[in-house]
Amino acid sequence: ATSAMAQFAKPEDAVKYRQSAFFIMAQNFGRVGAMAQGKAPFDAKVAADSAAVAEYMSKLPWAGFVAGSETAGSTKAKAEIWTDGGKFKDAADKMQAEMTKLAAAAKVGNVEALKTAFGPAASTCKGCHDNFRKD
Ligand code: ASC
Repeated sequence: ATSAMAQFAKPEDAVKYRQSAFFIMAQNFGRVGAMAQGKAPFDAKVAADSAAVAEYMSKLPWAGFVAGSETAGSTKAKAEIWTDGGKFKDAADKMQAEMTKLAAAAKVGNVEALKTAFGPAASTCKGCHDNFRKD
């Protein structure tokens, strides 16, 4: 891992960067989830657009997990992200793969496809929270 200073002016900025990416992803993922769970009316265009943003955002947080930012700012990151980096990367890769599947499913334009893809994607969010995020 490169140092926080290489890409960010200060460690807090790395934390803010990754949290911002997760926040935008969660807002869009949540919108899709509400439709998949029947809590919001299904709108094919909103679903496809939101899932596409969630997929794109899923690629961004990882650059913010730089060395030197382990305990910076308002982070809830657990030390295991850095001490068990291989496991964290596997979880991150799995989440991105599920977001890609969700975005593809959302393009189909029917709520059944969305429902099928949503559960596995949500599981990857939760799995990472359980293992790598403090409550
Ligand atoms: C969301 C969101 C998460 C996941 C997680 C799934 O909409 O913001 O972090 O789903 O709650 O269990």
